[in-house]
Amino acid sequence: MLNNVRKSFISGVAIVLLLPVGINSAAATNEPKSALEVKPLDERYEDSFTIGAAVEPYQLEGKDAEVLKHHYNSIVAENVMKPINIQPEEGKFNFEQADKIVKFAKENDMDLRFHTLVWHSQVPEWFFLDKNGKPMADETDPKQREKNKQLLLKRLEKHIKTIVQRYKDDIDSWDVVNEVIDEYAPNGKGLRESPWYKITGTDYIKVAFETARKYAGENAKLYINDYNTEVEPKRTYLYNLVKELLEQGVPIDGVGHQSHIQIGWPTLQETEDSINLFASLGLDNQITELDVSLYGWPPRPAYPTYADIPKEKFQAQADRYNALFELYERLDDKISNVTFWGVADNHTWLDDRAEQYNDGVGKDAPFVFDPDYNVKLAYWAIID
Ligand code: 9MR
Repeated sequence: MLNNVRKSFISGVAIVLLLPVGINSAAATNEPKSALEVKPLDERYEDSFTIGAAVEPYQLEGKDAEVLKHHYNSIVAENVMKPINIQPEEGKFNFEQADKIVKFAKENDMDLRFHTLVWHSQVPEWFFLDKNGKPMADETDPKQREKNKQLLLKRLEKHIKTIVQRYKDDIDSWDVVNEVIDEYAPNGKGLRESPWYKITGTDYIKVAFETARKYAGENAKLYINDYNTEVEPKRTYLYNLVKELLEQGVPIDGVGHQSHIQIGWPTLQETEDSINLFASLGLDNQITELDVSLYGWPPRPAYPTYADIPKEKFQAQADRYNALFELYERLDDKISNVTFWGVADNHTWLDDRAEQYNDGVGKDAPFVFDPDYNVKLAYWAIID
């Protein structure tokens, strides 16, 4: 997996003697320091877990690629492996963009997460239309509903089988289902009432895991992935579902905690309790989409540009990263991967979110590298 030789950074005793001087002076004087000149994150955490980043294919070249190779030993596709990109039309699979990410991971000896086989968002409409083009969820006739359910499960199996057969030797962990919990769901059990659920109940989850296991093999690592997994009542809804599925023999290996979090939310205690809770079921945990937003909810008012963000915000974010990685490291027997949902502050979905709530204006800065790929206080906080 890891190829330390590719890293030119000095390691060993020299680091102990030299780095603190560099760290303190750069951090204290605010001199920009390139991410490429500092100790790799993945090396720092190599005894604990792999360190990943979400990427778009355009980031496999240029500076992003250099930073990826230097700091990360795992990657995941931010968008191109989602159902709408892989099978936009029934039977027409499109692997071109996904293949680029697979190739990059292989060439650079990186782990690869697959995101995601099943989701209610970024899934093409055709999955949920019956043979006459009518939305399956609207069907009232019980016989036709049963036929629709079988058709949808067949489509699901084919989607998963095709992808898994192609990539089974390349993928280290699979997000089999994403965001199936909705704490506000009218059913009162936290089961998201997506078309998947309306048409098949929870059978789509079972079929998804069983199909992934069938074609990926016993050693494949299969995850159920979600956001706000730390927070009640969502955490308990997820726990209850996973426990029930495990009791039914559904092959789930771990929980993916997206971890789209804020400087002050959720608490560290909630984070620790959640990881311990799922570990108590014998499951692995992965932190799959980490970013620490500068904002609360909603993200308002947002700083118009990066230059407007006050130093104290970056310091508070660094303190948060420090506490978080201390926790992850302490729980490292229960966590196998920590993935950031991006490489550096020049590309994050949180900007879209901030803009959406602030009439098109708003910059977020959730990572440990700034928009020019220089290290932030948050980097020093987690490397020390
Ligand atoms: O970062 C992704 C963004 O580019 C897409 O527009 C968005 C579409 O919903 O999905 C984002 O990634 C999401 C991930 O797939 C699942 N968890 C939440 C992520 C952020 O929205």
